[in-house]
Amino acid sequence: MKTTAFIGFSSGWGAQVRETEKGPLSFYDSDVLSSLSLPWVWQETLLPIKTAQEVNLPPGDLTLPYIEDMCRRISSSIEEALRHQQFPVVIGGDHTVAAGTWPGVVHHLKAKQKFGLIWIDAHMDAHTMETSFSHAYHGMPLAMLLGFGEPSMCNLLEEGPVLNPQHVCLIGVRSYEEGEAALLQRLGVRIYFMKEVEERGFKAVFQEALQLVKKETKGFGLSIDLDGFDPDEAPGVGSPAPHGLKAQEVLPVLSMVRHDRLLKALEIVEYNPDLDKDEKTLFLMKDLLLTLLLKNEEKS
Ligand SMILES: [Mn+2]
Repeated sequence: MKTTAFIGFSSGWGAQVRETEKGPLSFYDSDVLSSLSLPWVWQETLLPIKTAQEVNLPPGDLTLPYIEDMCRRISSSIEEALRHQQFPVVIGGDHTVAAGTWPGVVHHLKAKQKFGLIWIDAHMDAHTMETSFSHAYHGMPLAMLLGFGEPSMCNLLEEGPVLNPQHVCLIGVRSYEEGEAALLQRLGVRIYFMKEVEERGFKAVFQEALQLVKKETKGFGLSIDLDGFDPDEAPGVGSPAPHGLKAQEVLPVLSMVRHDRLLKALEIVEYNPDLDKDEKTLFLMKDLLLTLLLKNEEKS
């Protein structure tokens, strides 16, 4: 029996547009949680020392202290949930949270480089400061998890890379830059570009991805950037990119992992309520949760 432990990550410090910092509170204030027929707790909402509404900083080095502090705190929060036998669900906030979520999970499971991650995203988020044009850290968390980038972030809880590239894959990618693509390709990370998803269907791709993240690992996680979906369905995101995943195709397939004990944590990130239209993005988050979380009557 697992209770879902929601953790809000109210930071947009990793992005150029910071309004995703409003995501968790907006989600919390909505009707979504009360509509879930499952045991849940709202563990906490993490807030940066200063929000982007309080202080104005350009993307890059000056934002690092805020991001590092937030990532440390989310990793502790994740470990606390796991210690209590709960299933952690992170609501973001920008995608830099991943650089704290997964070190927390991996540390708790003692699964360094033996943990799988499916990264659903329009982007690769695999830049380093050297290859990034924007210097925004939310374009870098996947590289950090693989051991490339700011040393303090790459070695947040333990020395050395958190993930092994052979256990990581991306789905839905369609907007990226050369430097990050070169890094991932050099490391041999499997990338299911949007074109391949369209050709083979989301089901075939996801089934293959599941095999990949479960092979020789102690579990796997799902990091869902809402911008992986088509902006028609998820307009309320930090960095929309056209021609994305369709919920109608994705949701039935994701239900495959609802009963999977190897699924250890979930992230749903980059929710920007200011840009949402008719609460479409909020409803997509709700549908994702209804799809992925065990209902009361299904628990055994
Ligand atoms: Mn992302």
